[in-house]
Amino acid sequence: MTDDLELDAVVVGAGFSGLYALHVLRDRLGLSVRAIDRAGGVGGVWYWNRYPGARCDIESYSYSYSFSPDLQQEWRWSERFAGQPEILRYLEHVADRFDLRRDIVLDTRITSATWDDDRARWVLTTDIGDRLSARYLISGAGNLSEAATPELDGLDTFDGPVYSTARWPRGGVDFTGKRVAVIGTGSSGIQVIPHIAAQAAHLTVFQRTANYATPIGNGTLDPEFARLVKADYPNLRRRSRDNFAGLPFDLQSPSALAVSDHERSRVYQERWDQGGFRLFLDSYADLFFDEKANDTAAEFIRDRIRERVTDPATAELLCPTDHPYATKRPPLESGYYETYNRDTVELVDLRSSPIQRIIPRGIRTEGAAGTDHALDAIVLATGFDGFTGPLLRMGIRGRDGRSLREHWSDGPHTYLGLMTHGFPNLFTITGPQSPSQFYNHPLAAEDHVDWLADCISHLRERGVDRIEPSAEAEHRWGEHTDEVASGALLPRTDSWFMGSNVPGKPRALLIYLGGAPAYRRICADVAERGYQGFLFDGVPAAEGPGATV
Ligand code: N01
Repeated sequence: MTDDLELDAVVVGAGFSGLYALHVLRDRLGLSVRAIDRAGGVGGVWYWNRYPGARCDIESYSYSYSFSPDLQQEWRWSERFAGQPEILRYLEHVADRFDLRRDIVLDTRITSATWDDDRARWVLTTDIGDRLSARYLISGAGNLSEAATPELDGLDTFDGPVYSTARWPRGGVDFTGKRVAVIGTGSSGIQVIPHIAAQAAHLTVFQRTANYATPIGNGTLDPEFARLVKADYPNLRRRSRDNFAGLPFDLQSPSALAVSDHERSRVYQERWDQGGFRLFLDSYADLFFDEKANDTAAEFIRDRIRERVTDPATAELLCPTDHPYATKRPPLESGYYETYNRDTVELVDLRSSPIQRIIPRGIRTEGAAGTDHALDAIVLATGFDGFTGPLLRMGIRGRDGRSLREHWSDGPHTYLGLMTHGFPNLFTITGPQSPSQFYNHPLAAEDHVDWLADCISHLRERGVDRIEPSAEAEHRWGEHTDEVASGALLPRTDSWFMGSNVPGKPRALLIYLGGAPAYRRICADVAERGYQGFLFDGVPAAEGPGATV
């Protein structure tokens, strides 16, 4: 990059969101664009999270771009749920196929982004000393790009290597003959644990909260199934976009409490056997709102855990009892529970034996079973500073020099999860207060990019230089987001959806729980009404109350 490069748009990130944004803005709108990513390659989350066992938890034919019929027909997934290497190959293929690489700058981090209101441009600096400006700043920085490093006393005194699942070494890690610890039993921990257990001399899993993991049901993709999918892709994508979470499911019944015990068990067992998110998203709608209904699924899962883990005391520790099912994102597993039947695997319950500190030779726990666990390596599977973390680390300052960190000091404030008052021309793809993690990511990213591209075209046709939501529209979106979530069980549980996994982070709902179809309708309505709720060059864009919700 050259000094003071002037562009129409800068896209942050070269994952699913960033690649598509670059393609649309450059090739559909004809803008001058650069995508900037701190990684050494494209792929976003799939570039970094290359730990053994990493794979998508939405079926590959669904967890993929829909924008190009040719791409859909050409690409062949080898497994039902592709592993990280295959998804990364897919994204590399997309970068090549659409000739995106020439406008992607890698190994470069944005260190500051400052709005210059006089010129109506974002001025950006990078960690390699570049300075550039752009009319539009498009964040495709993702929700899972800032690893959350736990505050563990003495971590820097440990004699062996410390790995993070979110920043796995490119060459892999050989744990043969090693005594290894994994801290964390979320989706990442549950995927990596069986793989490390199969290789290491001894594995100690440090669990703070037991999770409701259900079988992924992975396998080779049946060619006949793949052929049927490809023949029906338009319909499948339409059904997906009409579904709450962007998946082609349609068997959900309203209430788990309205059917007999026998029928409910049959449905749960069928979904369990089918794998994927069927049990979570395609059984009963009231699992998310009614504790009694939720209990039926939770107990079904606990019973399956008890069947699979030989030692009853270990099985009980692995049974979640302190939060309802699916109020943390439910992990999908392959052989996770059987891992604890190995003689070489030990489970440490951090509720009764918290970590006191990391010592040079391992981990010291306290409490009833307090002891020193001798270790050669530690793996942190401790999650992410999700949603807001990547945006707040970019040094974003909007109108009048106000920092995004200050504006969001008590949690994110956005309109539609897409834009923020006081931060003109900053678009956040799958940003906080949008359905994001509750909407099949490639489709969610495409929807946002298509919306913002239409919006930018609209602005350019009318000679408008600045767009931002009104303070009122932003306020009302926050109220609407809370109202939609008020009946749901999810906000009661501490999780990264609530920001409560990061010490000091304000506890606030970070996702929109109204579902993809309702959300898509709202975004379309806003645009159809002339971008109601937005200010164009400081003036309300459309007549009306200032917001649609
Ligand atoms: O992170 P998490 P993740 N001491 O936050 C524990 C996506 N994803 O990386 O629950 C001890 O879910 C923490 O304990 P607790 C997916 O959207 C998808 O696993 O806070 N333990 C928890 O057990 C997912 O939701 C796939 O009590 C500590 C774990 O670490 C999201 O990424 C695969 C601790 C963190 O779990 C995040 O998943 C992987 C501490 N100080 C990820 N701090 C797919 O399958 C945290 N923990 C596509």
